Amino acid sequence: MKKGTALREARFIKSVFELGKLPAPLGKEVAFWGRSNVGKSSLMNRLMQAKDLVKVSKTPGCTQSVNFFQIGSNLFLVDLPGYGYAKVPHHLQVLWIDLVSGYLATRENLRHVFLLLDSRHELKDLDQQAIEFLASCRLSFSLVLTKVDKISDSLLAQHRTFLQERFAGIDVYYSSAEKGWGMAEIQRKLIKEAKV
Ligand SMILES: Nc1nc2c(ncn2[C@@H]2O[C@H](COP(=O)(O)OP(=O)(O)OP(=O)(O)O)[C@@H](O)[C@H]2O)c(=O)[nH]1
Ligand SMILES: [Mg+2]
Repeated sequence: MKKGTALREARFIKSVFELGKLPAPLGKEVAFWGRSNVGKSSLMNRLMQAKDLVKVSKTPGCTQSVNFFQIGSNLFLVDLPGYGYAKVPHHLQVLWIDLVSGYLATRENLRHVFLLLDSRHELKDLDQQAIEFLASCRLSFSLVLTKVDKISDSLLAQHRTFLQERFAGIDVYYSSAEKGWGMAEIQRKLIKEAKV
């Protein structure tokens, strides 16, 4: 794929609510995961240069299924339900955890996961657990500090250093889906990891 045109012309393929209904692997997949409301769907829209392809909402718990988007002939971006939103009924949280952890642990064509962290907050226990889970699955993953338009450059630098020291060897990116900041680096990483 040519630089700059790589992630255009994305199209929605499918939403899956049950592990047993995942589509057969058709190409390489790159997934986006993180706390509810952290900005997964917004970041994906930005990366795919599609304004409203992925549903975004102010209300946490918006994404309730595993959603597949195809780019070109063999790359799929996968939007996952978030974790950690207390107001989501318990039975739904359990369902989503099963769905997401099952997907992450078993998907053989999953090449990389971007784990998103809200740059306005400290690392939470659930984020730490999510990172440990990705590591235990031996998945290739990196971290993205989101919504950096809401914080100062010095706080961003502080958070990046903290994460780089804590998770040595894991790349740490930043993004503002609002302003479009950080997209080129994330796109480069995505293309490199998916080898498209
Ligand atoms: N200021 C700012 N707001 C953002 C940014 N990214 C997302 N938001 C806002 O944060 C809210 C949640 O965004 P989503 O993209 O739906 O978050 P999500 O992680 O997909 O949420 P769930 O699907 O509920 O897990 C929306 O109101 C977005 O407009 C950003 O970079 N900057
Ligand atoms: Mg979402």
